[in-house]
Amino acid sequence: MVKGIALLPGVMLWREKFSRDEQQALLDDVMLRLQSAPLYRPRMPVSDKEFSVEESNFGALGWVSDKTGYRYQATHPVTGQPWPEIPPALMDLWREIADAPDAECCLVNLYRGSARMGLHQDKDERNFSAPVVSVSLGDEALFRIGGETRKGPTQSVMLSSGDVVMFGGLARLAYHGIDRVRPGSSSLIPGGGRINLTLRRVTPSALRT
Ligand code: MD3
Ligand code: FE
Repeated sequence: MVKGIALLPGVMLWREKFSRDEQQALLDDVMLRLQSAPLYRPRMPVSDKEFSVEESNFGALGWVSDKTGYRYQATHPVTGQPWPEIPPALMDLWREIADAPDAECCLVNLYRGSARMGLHQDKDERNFSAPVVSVSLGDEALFRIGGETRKGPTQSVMLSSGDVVMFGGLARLAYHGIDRVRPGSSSLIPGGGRINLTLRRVTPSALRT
């Protein structure tokens, strides 16, 4: 088995885990699935402000945000339809590197222009023993990760198309975000931008409750 490098305790990085041809095939699969689950701009709880990223999901459960809060749900908030299945190439990746029951959610984030994601924790899952696996496609992005509190030191790493990062153990509840994307740094995505695909186990075990 190919091992990544340990960036920090609990953080494993595989540079260009997906070759250019594999990135293209994965992007084509993602774009096809987005036709039935279109990208939309979620809104923040309370403030009701729009995210700068556009989102959609694949899998049994999708992460959504609106004025009433963050949650996982089985249907697309705009179409009301169940989310498309997780692309097989991503399920294969999860089974190769994540020592956990199958992923239930693939969150799709599209960054265009000045879109970014502020420092936050991922705490809406009911299973923190499973890792989170992230795949980057398209333009390079400056990713930042800190500790389990908002203050304190952070480290930054540039993520490029085809890179895979897995966050588990001590890093699972770390604050993290995307400071900026470098427009024009990749030709993969028509019209430019960056797509991040985040795989998560949401429920505690194979017995979904
Ligand atoms: C570290 N997305 O959707 S992926 C998110 O690139 C999110 O779109 C970013 O943060 C993106 O929630 C970063 C990397 C990532 C994802 C989940 C994590 C890092 C994480 C959970 C815990 C610790
Ligand atoms: Fe996150």
